Amino acid sequence: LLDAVTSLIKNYDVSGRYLDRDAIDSLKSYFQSGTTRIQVANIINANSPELVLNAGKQLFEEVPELIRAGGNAYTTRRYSACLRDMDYYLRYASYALIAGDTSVLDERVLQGLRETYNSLGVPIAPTVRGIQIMKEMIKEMAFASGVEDTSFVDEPFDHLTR
Ligand code: CYC
Repeated sequence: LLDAVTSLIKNYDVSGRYLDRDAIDSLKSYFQSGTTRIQVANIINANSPELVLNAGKQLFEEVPELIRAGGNAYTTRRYSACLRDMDYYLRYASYALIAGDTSVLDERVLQGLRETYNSLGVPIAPTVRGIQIMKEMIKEMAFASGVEDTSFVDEPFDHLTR
């Protein structure tokens, strides 16, 4: 589990270098975006149940066969498993957003996930879509609360979907 600062230091330490211009620039941009990252994480924390529920609703409207007989999210057990997964993605994305680093996603979420999904027949494309819907909703909320440049919100969500 790394953050933007420790991962940068780790890289420079490996080759025994002092922090150079590039390092300072990237640290600057991380610290300058700090309060905004916290602001967006706060928006996520305060709205997580609605975000998950509404993103799920939109996903099932876009891909209704998921919740029809034979669909992977059919039955209440699998429907809830799907929303629970969306909640995992959202919570870990909020950590990565604060850290300015995606390693927490690799370590805690993505490791072995493809194999698990494949063995349970969980379709990847709609999962990716669900994550994108949450990202779009959060960016809209952030913009509405005064965050002008919401582009940094993409990083953890795009990392998950990649
Ligand atoms: C199942 N999702 C699972 C399972 C795991 C995860 C391990 C199998 C075990 C279980 O059912 O609980 C995912 N577990 C995680 C993740 C973490 C973890 C990410 C890291 C914190 O510990 N089905 C759909 C939708 C999609 C979906 C597209 C929601 C977006 O059609 C999700 N995941 C889904 C479903 C199941 C599942 C329906 C149950 C599948 C089954 O048991 O048949």
